Amino acid sequence: MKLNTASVVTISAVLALAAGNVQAAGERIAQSTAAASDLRNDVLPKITLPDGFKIELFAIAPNARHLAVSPKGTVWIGTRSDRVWQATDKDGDKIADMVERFAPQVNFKVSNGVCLSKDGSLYVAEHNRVMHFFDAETYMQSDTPKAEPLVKLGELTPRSEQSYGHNARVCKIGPDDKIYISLGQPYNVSPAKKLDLYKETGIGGIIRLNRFDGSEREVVAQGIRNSVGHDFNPKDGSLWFTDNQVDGMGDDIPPGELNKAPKMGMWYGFPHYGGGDTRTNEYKDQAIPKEDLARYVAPQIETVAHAADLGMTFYTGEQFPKAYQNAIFSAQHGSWNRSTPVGARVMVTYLDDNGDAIKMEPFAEGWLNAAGRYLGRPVDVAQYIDGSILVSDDKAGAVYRIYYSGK
Ligand SMILES: [Ca+2]
Ligand SMILES: [Ca+2]
Repeated sequence: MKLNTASVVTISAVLALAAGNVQAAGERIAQSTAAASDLRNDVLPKITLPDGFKIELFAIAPNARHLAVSPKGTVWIGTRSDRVWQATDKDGDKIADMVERFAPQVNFKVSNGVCLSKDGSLYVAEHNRVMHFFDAETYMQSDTPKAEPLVKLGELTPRSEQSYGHNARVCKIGPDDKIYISLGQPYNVSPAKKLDLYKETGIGGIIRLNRFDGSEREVVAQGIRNSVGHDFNPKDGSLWFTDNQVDGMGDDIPPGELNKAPKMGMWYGFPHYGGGDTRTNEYKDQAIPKEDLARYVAPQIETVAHAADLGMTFYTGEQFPKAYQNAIFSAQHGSWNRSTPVGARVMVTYLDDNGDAIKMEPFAEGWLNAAGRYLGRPVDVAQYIDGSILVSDDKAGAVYRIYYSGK
C-alpha cells in the first residue's frame, strides 16, 4: 500500500513538472488579482501628483524593472530574474489585458535592461550578455522569435568581474543609432588595482556598440559608480544618466547624481569622488590623476543621499502641460541603508534653454509611508504611446500609468 502511494506521488510530481513546463512556454500573468485590487484601492489613492494628473494600474508584472515601449503600444518589461514580460492592451483602454513571458526559450540571466530601436529590434541587456530580437513585435507570439546575441555570454564584462552587486544593466539606442549600455562596477568603492581594467572595458562607465553586429565597442563615459538609467536629450542629442553613490558614509552624504555628458570621453569622478564633490575615504588622501581631472564633469543635479536614482526618460509627448516638455522624468527606488528611508518616488527635472538642469523636484510620491514602509519602489519611467508615462515598480510587481486629465 505504501509503495503504491509513493508511486502515485512520484507520477503526480512528474505530471506537475510537465504541466509546469507547458505553462512556462505560454506563461501569462493574471491581471485581475487580489494584489491588483489592493494596489488600485489601497496604494494608488495615496500617491500624490501635481494638479490635473492621475495614476492608474497599467499591468501586474512580477519584479518589473526597465521598460521599452513600441510605437504600437507593446511594453516590454525587464526583470532581475530570468524573465522578460510583454504587456499588450488589446481593447485600447490603456490598461494591459495580456502580460506574458517574452521569448520563453531564451535562458536569460538578470534580464533587467530592455531597449527598442526605431526599426523594431528589441535588445535585452543581461548581466553579461546582450540579446538582439529582430522585429520583436512581429515575432513576440512565437516561441522562437528571431534572436541572436549581440554581445555573447561572458563578453560584456570579463567573467572575473561578474558579481551580484550592481549587476543590472540598462540600454538605450542613441541618436547615432548605436546601443549604449551602462556597466555598474561591482564594489562599493572600486579598489585601485581594478581601475585600469575598468577604464579599458567600460566597467564603472557607459559603453556603445554597433547595434547590428556588436563591433565598434567604445567606452563613452568613465568614473561612474552604478548608473541604472540613461537617455538622450532629443533637442541636442546629449547623453544624460543617473548614478548611485557610495554607501557607508552616513545618512546624508554623498549625494546621488544626475549627469550630463557634454561630449564623449569624459570622467565623472568615481571612485575619487563618492558622489558630488564628496571625496571617498579610500581615495581622499590621494591626488586625482591629472588626466582624469582634466576631463571631470560635475553632476547637473545632486540628489538626496541614498535615494537610488534609477531609470529616466526625456518627455517628448504632448499630453502633459508645456512645463513638462523636454523635462526628465526619473525614478528614485528608495534607500535601503538610511536611518530614515528616502525616495520611492518619481522626480521631474526641468532644463533651461541651454539644455542644462534648472532643478529637480518630486512629481509622484507616496510609495513610502509615514512609518518608513515601502508600498512600492519605482524603478523606471518610459513614455507611453498617448503621451502619458509608465512607471515600473519591482516591489509591487506592477507598472503604473500616469496621465494628464486637466481636471
Ligand atoms: Ca486593456
Ligand atoms: Ca560623479
